Amino acid sequence: MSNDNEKVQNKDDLALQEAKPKIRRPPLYKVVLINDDYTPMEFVVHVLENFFKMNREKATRIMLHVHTRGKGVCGIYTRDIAETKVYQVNEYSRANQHPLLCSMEEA
Ligand code: TYC
Repeated sequence: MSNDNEKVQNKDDLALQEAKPKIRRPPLYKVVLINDDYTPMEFVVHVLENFFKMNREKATRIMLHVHTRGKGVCGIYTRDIAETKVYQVNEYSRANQHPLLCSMEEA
């Protein structure tokens, strides 16, 4: 059939085209902490040190930023890592009876 021939022809044309690989960076996500009135400052600093590997100075600075501005970025990660951080921080906060909220936003 002429239609089939056309397809074969198209296939050949495609095969001759130079490969143009489109490599995209994975989308990144900001992991953010939200302020609340009840979580102790020391607990937030502890979370930033342990889950986000900050030193005491940086953890204190970020905690105070969240406390005064309402929210703040703890780190920027690929989707899977951001989701895991959010889950672990929220579980840990609940396990310690604190309402601290961690969430993620597209970077
Ligand atoms: N606002 C809290 C307090 O005064 C401290 C706090 C900081 C809570 C950052 C949450 O993400 C937070 N104890």
